[in-house]
Amino acid sequence: MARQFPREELFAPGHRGCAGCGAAIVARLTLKAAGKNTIVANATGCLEVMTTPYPETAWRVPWMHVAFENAAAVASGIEAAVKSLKRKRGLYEGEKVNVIAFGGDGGTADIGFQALSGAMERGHDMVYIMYDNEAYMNTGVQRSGSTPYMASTTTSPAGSVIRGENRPKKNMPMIMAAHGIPYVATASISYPEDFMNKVKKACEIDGPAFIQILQPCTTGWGYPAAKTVELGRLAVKAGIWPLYEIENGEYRVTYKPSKRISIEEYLKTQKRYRHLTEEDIEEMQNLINHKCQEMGI
Ligand SMILES: Cc1ncc(C[n+]2csc(CCOP(=O)(O)OP(=O)(O)O)c2C)c(N)n1
Ligand code: SF4
Repeated sequence: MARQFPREELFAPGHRGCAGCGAAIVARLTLKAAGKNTIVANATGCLEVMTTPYPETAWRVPWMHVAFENAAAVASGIEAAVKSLKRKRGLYEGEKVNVIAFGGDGGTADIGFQALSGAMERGHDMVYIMYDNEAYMNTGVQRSGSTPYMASTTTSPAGSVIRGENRPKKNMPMIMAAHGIPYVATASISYPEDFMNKVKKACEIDGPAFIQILQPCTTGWGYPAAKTVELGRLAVKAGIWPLYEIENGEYRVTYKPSKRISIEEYLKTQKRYRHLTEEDIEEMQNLINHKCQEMGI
């Protein structure tokens, strides 16, 4: 990995995320893989708030804060502007400029979905990275369309009425694949080489690319800060977060755990699942087994 990717840090360490925040790891690895010739559009959310408390910034590439709902629309505009400057003014001659949009799961699967679908369907040459911490963290852990089944959030609170979130997690990679775009992938902060290879490929491909990366959140998931990377790994090993890519319609698993661990080993590490009974865990395990069989994991 050290040989393949530059040592240069384009994402500065002095941000204001919670200790152990996985979103910082997403940004750091993305920029390492994409390199300096990158322009970022960042939807409102934790990543934006923690990296740019005025007048400071953690970004060492051009970066634009955009509204909660329009990261993909702004990235489309940036891509069109770069094309136009190339054609009309001869700027960026012979250069590949990466246009990368970052949105949280709320900003992507919910409020930014329309802008994202439009950008993908129009075929803009951009990479959209959905950093998925599975709730609206910046505003106090409200559920999103990407919150997993049975997770407790402030708007899907586990108690005597409901057992946490009562709907399955929205399957964003497959929805994006249905747009017929050239590249879709899932990733994890705990498998950095796999993620960076995917970012590199997504940048090199001509046309829209979408990567959804699972990002453990100490505050919203309820676990000690030092466990972020371990949790990301447990999610992959338990099969709740499979790593794959879909390149020009071809599906390929990029990491297959040699032996899957039980879902309980993952769930028991987090407060958002502490209400689960043995029956709940069994139900969850059956769902995961079925999904893994479908996905070839
Ligand atoms: C139109 C609009 N509605 C609501 C908000 C308030 N708001 C800011 S960030 C945020 C949650 C962001 O959640 P997500 O996209 O999942 O990112 P995270 O904070 O988890 O990183 C909300 C609701 C807003 N900024 N704009
Ligand atoms: S709430 Fe979660 S996503 Fe937001 S800064 Fe803290 S750890 Fe990161």
